[in-house]
Amino acid sequence: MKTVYSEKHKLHHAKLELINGQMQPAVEMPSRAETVLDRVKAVDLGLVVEPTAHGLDPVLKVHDAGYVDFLSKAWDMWTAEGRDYEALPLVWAVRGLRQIEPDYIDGKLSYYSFDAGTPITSGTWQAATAAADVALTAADMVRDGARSAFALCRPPGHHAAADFYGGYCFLNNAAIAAQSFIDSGAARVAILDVDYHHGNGTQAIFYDRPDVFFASIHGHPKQEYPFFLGYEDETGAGKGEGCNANYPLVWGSGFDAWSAALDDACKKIAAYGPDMVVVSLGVDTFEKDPISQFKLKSPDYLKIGETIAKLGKPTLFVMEGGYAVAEIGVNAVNVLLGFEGRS
Ligand code: Q9C
Ligand code: ZN
Repeated sequence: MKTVYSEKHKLHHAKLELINGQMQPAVEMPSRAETVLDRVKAVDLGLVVEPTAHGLDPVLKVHDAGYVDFLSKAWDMWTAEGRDYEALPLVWAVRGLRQIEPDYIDGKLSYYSFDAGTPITSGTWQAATAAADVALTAADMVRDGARSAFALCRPPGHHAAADFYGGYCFLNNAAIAAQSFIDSGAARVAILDVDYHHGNGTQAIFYDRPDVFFASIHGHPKQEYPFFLGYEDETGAGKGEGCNANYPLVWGSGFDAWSAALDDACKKIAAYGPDMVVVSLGVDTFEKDPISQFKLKSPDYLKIGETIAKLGKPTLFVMEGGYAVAEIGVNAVNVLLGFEGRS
């Protein structure tokens, strides 16, 4: 399969992130994508191509205009106040507070985010829009008849909702790609989110819609980030009732529990009968991931790819998380090799 990749991801490079109560070296770093690219080339997965520019229209089908405008200006507004380091919010409009967009940049960062772990840097907007173009270009390949394509996106996307960022995510690449399938004539799209963290942004974007099915296997919200979404009883709303499936698993879960959840998710997706499948491909389920608590091993990722292939649908893989940089290439590409029957 072909891989779509843009060097522009390197423009988003936070030195530090707020993690475990301290500013520490950021785990969401450029070498993640470079390691995956190296592995794509080492196994000869297929051609690596640059994205084509798709403009903001497909982004605005998923994200609110005010939010997109804010993201495009946030770094300039932040540095205009005399600051030349990462921008972070510090306060949120929780229970009882008003949802009114402030004028001052610090208030805007708060209004448009849900955590303080997602730094905005000088090149964040350029990198995030390039990642959306990567996803859209790979989606075009699948729409035009490819059996599969790999969008090597960075920064990741699945925590970003219509109008807020967080979890290292700014634009929801997988959601933008899924929406582009719908807008070019697909009746139904399924998104399978295998990242360790719940894809709260993707779920929220499609929660009341019957044309996009969302399934996610992730750390249990009682224990794990993003904490406030991802329970099993979230099954969709209104016309989207029955089109959302969550598989929260407790810390320490290994491939037995995880693959049972995958089998059930695939059964539901097969019954839904999508025209295409979008896989939010995070490999932070790995046993040695520095911020996660599942126990998957490198060969397990081959099996994940094999199982997804059995759905028999045109499939778009969109890179999400995975922070064990030394093994992220082997693990992510193992899913793609398993999918292609090259196990
Ligand atoms: N104690 C993705 O994988 N917080 N985002 C980690 C660890 C944020 C992960 C805290 C994790 C976000 C795309
Ligand atoms: Zn993750």
